[in-house]
Amino acid sequence: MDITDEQAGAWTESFNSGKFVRKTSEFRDWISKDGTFDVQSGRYHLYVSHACPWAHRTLITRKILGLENHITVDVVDWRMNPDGSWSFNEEEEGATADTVNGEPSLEGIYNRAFDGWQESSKIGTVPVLWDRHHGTIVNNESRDIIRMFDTFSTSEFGNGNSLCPLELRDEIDSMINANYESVNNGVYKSGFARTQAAYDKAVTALFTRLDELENHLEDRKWLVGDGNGQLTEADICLFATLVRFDLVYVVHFKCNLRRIIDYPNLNTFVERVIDIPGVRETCHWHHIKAHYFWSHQNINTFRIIPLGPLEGVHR
Ligand SMILES: N[C@@H](CCC(=O)N[C@@H](CS)C(=O)NCC(=O)O)C(=O)O
Repeated sequence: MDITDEQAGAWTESFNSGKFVRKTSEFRDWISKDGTFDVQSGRYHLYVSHACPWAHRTLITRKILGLENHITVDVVDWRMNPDGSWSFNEEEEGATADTVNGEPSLEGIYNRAFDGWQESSKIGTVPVLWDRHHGTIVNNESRDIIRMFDTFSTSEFGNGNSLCPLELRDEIDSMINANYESVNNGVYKSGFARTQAAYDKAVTALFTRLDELENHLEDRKWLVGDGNGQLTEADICLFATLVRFDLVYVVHFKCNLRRIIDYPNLNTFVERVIDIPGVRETCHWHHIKAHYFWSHQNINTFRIIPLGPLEGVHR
């Protein structure tokens, strides 16, 4: 069974030459003080999937910055539809209804925000940051969303902490960029490759970068900053991928040169992040595992969900 172009279209602009190419985000508006999208409590709403590493970044950041009373959240079902779209299902543990717009699926949200959405071949991704005031999507790019959350926290909302202090911004951006294609997107490029060459290239780049990160973390706790470093967005972005690695990517996406548990420093890093108060409760192991193995029938025909692994942070 092969993925149809209709199925592939949601995730990619093309699978040309056997390579997975992630589509670009459609909404890149910005929340700023006194802008069209002003910094206000109770105005913005997150639509997420607990399975998705990109959405997970936004949930962790919301938690660490103390934004739970200021930014509301709804969660889609872990089952992705065959066309790559997401539905709400309040019957499912850990998922919710769409409490803001009452839509049965995320497509309804994109439809409200984007003229001609239905006629386009696009399928909406998570995370989505929705503006109740203008009734539209502000942004659907995780990196932008977490950076905007910093503005909430350093304004009068949240706990005042910052995951992106100005003096570290360039270093944070370089680190996030360096990990994006190789690691965060690299696991998908490995798993969705349609040629041996594309797979080999993706897996080699992925593990080359993991080896570098293992060395980088030899004498420091966090990816960026002087001395031991300090917790920043860069750590959150890497963590959301690493915490899924042994549970899903090693088997499902064939990222099996090593496991994270085989890398002492990366493994300690994952444990360090998950032990930050509030982070563990953002990790929904069932949504993560069941989503990938069940939803991508093109690479797991019979939707069998593996029982393991026994070891790891996902206990
Ligand atoms: N660049 C986006 C990527 C988001 C993304 O691709 N999300 C995936 C879930 S892991 C999704 O919603 N895929 C469904 C689809 O594209 O059909 C971000 O970082 O926010």
